[in-house]
Amino acid sequence: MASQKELDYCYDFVMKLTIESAKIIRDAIQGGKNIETKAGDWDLVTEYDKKVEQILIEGLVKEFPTHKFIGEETVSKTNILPELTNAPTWIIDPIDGTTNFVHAFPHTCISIALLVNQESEIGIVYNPVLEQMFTARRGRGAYLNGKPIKSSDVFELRQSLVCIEASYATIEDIRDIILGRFEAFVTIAHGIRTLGSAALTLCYVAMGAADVYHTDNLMPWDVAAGVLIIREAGGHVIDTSGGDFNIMKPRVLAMGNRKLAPELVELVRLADVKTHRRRVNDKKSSE
Ligand code: 2AM
Ligand code: CA
Ligand code: CA
Ligand code: CA
Repeated sequence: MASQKELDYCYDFVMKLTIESAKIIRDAIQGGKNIETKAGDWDLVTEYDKKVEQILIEGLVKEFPTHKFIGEETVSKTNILPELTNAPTWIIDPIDGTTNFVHAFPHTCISIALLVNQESEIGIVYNPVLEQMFTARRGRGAYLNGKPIKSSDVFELRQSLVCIEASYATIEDIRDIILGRFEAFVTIAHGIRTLGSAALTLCYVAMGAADVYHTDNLMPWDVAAGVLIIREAGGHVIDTSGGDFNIMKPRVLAMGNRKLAPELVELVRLADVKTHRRRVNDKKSSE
């Protein structure tokens, strides 16, 4: 599999299925929800996350019975992340931005990617509340509601609007690192935004509405579609260390313009050194 004709078919099929399933999110966002927690108080899931994933996977399995699936809520049942193989694999986040969805903050979406030979071929990120449909096919550009999008050409951090995520800051070790990096970005960039949906924020970098997105601690379904959309829009995504981005262990430094990469990698590195020193000193002074 993977002729352009087959991929065209997959794309048309998944677009329809996504739009249909997203009605559930649009209809439910303002109402009451059954909220459960997973890894901690900040890690929320609702009956809608499970329902949307079930509908998406059932629909895709029926049409593509030989394909594989990696979906957030299915993985959550066993906590075992399947290995990515060369087989056509759909990576699915039924609701990205669950915390936003719970609070009726309209920044929430379905994110779906199709990978073949471990490469993203199709990326779809759809926010049914704001009716934003971001799409990309490998080698064919990125689009918002059918119109081509292009990432920004800002090449200096001091000219940038930076998005970062803060969702794990309740875990002490991670909190110090996040706050250290936050401080570093705050003191240089035009501004900081934390939007609560990794998939949509990647798309905002793709469309040039933000220049940088940084967060560690994500999962494949948070990024699989968004990363293709950024790359097809002319942007650049690397691992936070500066190395190659690994979709199965995503630590994200995403930027509209690749010239920002060295400055970003160095900023994060220096922020972490500072955080580490601070922690050592705090420990000493409390002894
Ligand atoms: P989610 O809404 O699908 O859980 C901000 O919270 C971003 O980080 C969202 O894209 C969110 O995806 C993602 N994220 C990944 N793992 C998370 C977790 N354990 N708790 C909260 N957000 C998480
Ligand atoms: Ca989640
Ligand atoms: Ca997610
Ligand atoms: Ca999710």
